[in-house]
Amino acid sequence: MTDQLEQLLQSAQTAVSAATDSRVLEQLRVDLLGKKGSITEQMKQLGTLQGYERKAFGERINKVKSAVSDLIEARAKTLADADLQAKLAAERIDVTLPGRGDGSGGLHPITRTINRMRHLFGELGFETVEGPEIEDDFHNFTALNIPELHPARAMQDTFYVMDAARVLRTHTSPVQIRTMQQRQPPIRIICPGRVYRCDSDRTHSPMFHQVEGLYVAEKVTFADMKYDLQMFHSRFFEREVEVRLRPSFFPFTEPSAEMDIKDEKGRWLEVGGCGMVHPKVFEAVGIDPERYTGYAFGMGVERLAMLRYGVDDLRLFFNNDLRFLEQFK
Ligand code: 2NM
Repeated sequence: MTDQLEQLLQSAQTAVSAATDSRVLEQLRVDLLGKKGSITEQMKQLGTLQGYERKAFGERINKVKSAVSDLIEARAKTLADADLQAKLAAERIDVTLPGRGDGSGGLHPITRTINRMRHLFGELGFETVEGPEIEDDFHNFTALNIPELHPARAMQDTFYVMDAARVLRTHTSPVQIRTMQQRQPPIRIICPGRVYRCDSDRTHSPMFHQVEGLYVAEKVTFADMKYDLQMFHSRFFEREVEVRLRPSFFPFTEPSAEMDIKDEKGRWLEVGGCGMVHPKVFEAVGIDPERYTGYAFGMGVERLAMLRYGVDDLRLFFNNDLRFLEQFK
């Protein structure tokens, strides 16, 4: 019986040191020490022995058992160490490699232009206000669907309103309407943001950016409007800029005007529209039209960005070609 144990120990030693992965080792542990393992089977024989034999065999088998268990544990540790070393070698980091550079990003030229407008209008006393891009039809159309202002426009808007109760905004004036509903004058705000049109070709993008401005207070005049627009453009282009206002029509203003600026070659370029806020608009938002007057304007951000950066194709702003964008870092 002792010989059998001796053999068992020897074959266990051989098998354990031959085990090269932890799954094989675990199977060995089960085969040797598990419920039906060969050593456990031997222990069951204890019951058939008596007296001295029983004691001697008991001591012997316990020694074998703990020897085998130590062997397995030691082997498990060796295998785990080897695994760790292999992992460390595979994931080794070469700290002497040169860096990849900081890879810093930059702001999109449209974002930069809007930030510049916020800053410059801020210096003229305007606060920036932003609102939802998806508007309810009340703020997009109905609130200012005042037939006296423009019957044709009222008709046209009705079609949109019938189509959808919520619409992507086509201008940022809904934000100005919301602001006028919430506050009393003096109000001096600009509203930058994305606007949407069903229009897409070489010079029209279905999404573009607009900044609308609004100044409501006592005794605000058309002359204030022209002066402020002239100040803004002069600061924006860092030169004395001439502004020309041509009679025009916009739904919420009377009188209304197209806004042109003179470029360095003496040509007039259209940059937006403006006008004195119609008293009916003030009535609709709860501002006393007897006491207050105001001007409003709207300009296209892409247009200003193109002029400032000398970009000749609108689409460059939307293609996200890094060769273009990286020039603005
Ligand atoms: C323009 C041109 C003229 C305008 C009017 C208003 C409001 F809400 F106060 F009535 N906001 N913006 C306006 C007026 C916008 O964009 C070319």
